[in-house]
Amino acid sequence: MFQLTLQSYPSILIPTNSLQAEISLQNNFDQETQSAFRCGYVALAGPPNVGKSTLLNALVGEHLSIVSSKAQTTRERVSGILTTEDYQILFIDAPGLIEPRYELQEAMRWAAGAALAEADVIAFIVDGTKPDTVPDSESSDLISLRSVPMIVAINKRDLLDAASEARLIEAVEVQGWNAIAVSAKTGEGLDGLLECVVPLLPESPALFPKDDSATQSLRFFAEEYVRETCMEMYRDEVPYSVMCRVDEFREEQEPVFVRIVIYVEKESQKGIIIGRGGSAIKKIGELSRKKIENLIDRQVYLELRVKVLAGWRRKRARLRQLGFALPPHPKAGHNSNQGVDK
Ligand SMILES: Nc1nc2c(ncn2[C@@H]2O[C@H](COP(=O)(O)OP(=O)(O)OP(=O)(O)O)[C@@H](O)[C@H]2O)c(=O)[nH]1
Ligand SMILES: [Mg+2]
Repeated sequence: MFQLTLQSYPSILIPTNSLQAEISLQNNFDQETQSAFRCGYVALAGPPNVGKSTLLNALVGEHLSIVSSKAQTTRERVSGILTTEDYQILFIDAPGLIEPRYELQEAMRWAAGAALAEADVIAFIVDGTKPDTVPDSESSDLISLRSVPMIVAINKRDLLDAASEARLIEAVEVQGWNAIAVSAKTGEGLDGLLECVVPLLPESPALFPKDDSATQSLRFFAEEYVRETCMEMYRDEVPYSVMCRVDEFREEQEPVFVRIVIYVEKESQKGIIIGRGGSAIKKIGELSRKKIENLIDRQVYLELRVKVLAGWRRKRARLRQLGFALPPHPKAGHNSNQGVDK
């Protein structure tokens, strides 16, 4: 349940729904078991659409990171915290590792690289149904990170037969990494993944209060839920052209008032989002409002507006205006006028 006022705290605190325990923030040594408390950052890295966000949500037990069947759903990093008596893990879900073709993808790649650079442990996630997502030791994303311990999690185990699973585990292990098969969808293998990751974390006291499961603001989640609904409802270019930002948020009133602007790139997309007689935007509003209400356990009045921010995905100034961090020196060479739909 959601418990803080947005004005007084920069981040929300959602109590974790499992494995809670008292932790001394000063003392990271358990006298009885003689084992030290461990705490650190685990980056959930990997190609797009392999299930990184689904895995973050399953590990933390909250719908923090939006999920869709389309690749490149996650655009900004999302953190989730898991605290037990013995450890605290800050999982970082980042955009998929892609070769950027235009400015938004530069920002996404930058966010993915930053998550890797901060990690104490990398959990590299692959899609078990797509053997080409298994990394090799020459993968350019990983070469500079050889000093960071890495586990490869073969996700979507629920879709694999035993022989394919064994083949994939072997393909990873010959590269010198430990592999574990998991299903973010059913929860199979997640305890095993944690057992592999925890010993690799540094000994450290907890960095966050034990009841926190998120570090981002409620505004961020509200924006993302509206975008997730658009990702679910639309096909082709439209979902990729959508960006959502909170315009007004008043939580001191009942119901909580939230106004979100849905930015699109073209007038034609604005028409699609609104729909005939406003039918589409009404549906987006209803579905998104329920998700926000579930998170904060309060009634919400959600107002949506649609605005055109022409070609925002390919314009650095527009991306900055929307709050994206961009690398200082964009890679020369990608043609930002090329028609790409994701
Ligand atoms: N069957 C099955 N489907 C899964 C599993 N994990 C994720 N999926 C599905 O895979 C698709 C992609 O999941 P996401 O969690 O959005 O993947 P992602 O790696 O975060 O994707 P990007 O943010 O686009 O990089 C969704 O349709 C999920 O429901 C799993 O363990 N089993
Ligand atoms: Mg994702």
